[in-house]
Amino acid sequence: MENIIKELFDLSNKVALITGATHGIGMAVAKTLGKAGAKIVVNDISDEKLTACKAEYKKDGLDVYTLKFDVTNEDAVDKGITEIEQNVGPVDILINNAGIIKRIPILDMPLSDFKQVIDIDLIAPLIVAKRVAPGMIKRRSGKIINMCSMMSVYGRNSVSAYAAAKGGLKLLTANMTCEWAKYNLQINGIGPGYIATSQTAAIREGGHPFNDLVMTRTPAGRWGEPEDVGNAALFLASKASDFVNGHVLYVDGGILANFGYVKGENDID
Ligand code: NAP
Ligand code: GCO
Repeated sequence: MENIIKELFDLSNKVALITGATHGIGMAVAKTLGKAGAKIVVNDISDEKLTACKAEYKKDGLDVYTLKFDVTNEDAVDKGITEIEQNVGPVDILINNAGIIKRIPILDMPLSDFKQVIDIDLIAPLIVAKRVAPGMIKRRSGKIINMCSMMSVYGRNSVSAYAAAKGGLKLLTANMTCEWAKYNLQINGIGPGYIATSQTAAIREGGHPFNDLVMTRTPAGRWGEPEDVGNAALFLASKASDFVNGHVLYVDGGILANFGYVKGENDID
């Protein structure tokens, strides 16, 4: 038993860069890959959060390399990746996780807000992947995981920019696959459902009615935990997924499989 697990999921000697990983899903993904042996590089845009997160990673026995750069800034990304290559090693696993959301109805959303979401959630994964992929192609090996969303396939009132970005990211993932899979890169997405992080606190806490919607629309009957996403990332970052490509793995407790149900319908005691 142990041999096949180690053979398939051991990330020793791999360098994994996770963007936006000082908390939330990014941290959970980074911790999971770190526990599988990867050397972890944590990116964020906040010096304070980068400093604070080290202690959090240390609680799990992980000494992470932290690096501040704005994922939307090509020069900053180029300098950041160069620093990683010089100080840690070439990036073997890229997790494009950094992202924002703005919940504003289309008619009320300033174009600048729409563009900011597109820049961070869609253009930035392209910027970082374009900087990292050439080295992976040269080495004929690499894993890229783009953090998509249920909103890669669903719209929802008030999240137009986010859904447009995440829908685009799903097909950008497909196009990266079309162009780079032949060089033994595996490029996939993860589509989390509703996960309990700071990004969803506003619609989950304080008796917000959206919480009820999530609880009834999610067959598993719970919010996801960041670790649920980390577990899926380990699969897509490992040898176990070497023939999985251009795929978005939804980690959503069954939401996308479910049109909906009447509360209590056919429940078993
Ligand atoms: P989060 O708590 O808001 O974390 C997002 C991270 O991205 C933060 O660390 C943030 O840094 C960082 N970031 C934002 N802009 C950046 C920039 N320009 N450069 C570098 N880092 C930047 O969100 P989350 O819930 O963990 O979500 C992580 C990813 O999963 C996002 O892509 C999100 O769209 C996606 N997702 C989340 C859910 C969910 O239900 N939570 C579901 C589906 C998909 P600061 O904190 O310093 O600003
Ligand atoms: C929202 C939520 C969602 C989740 C996630 C769902 O306002 O609907 O924030 O967008 O973050 O993307 O998959």
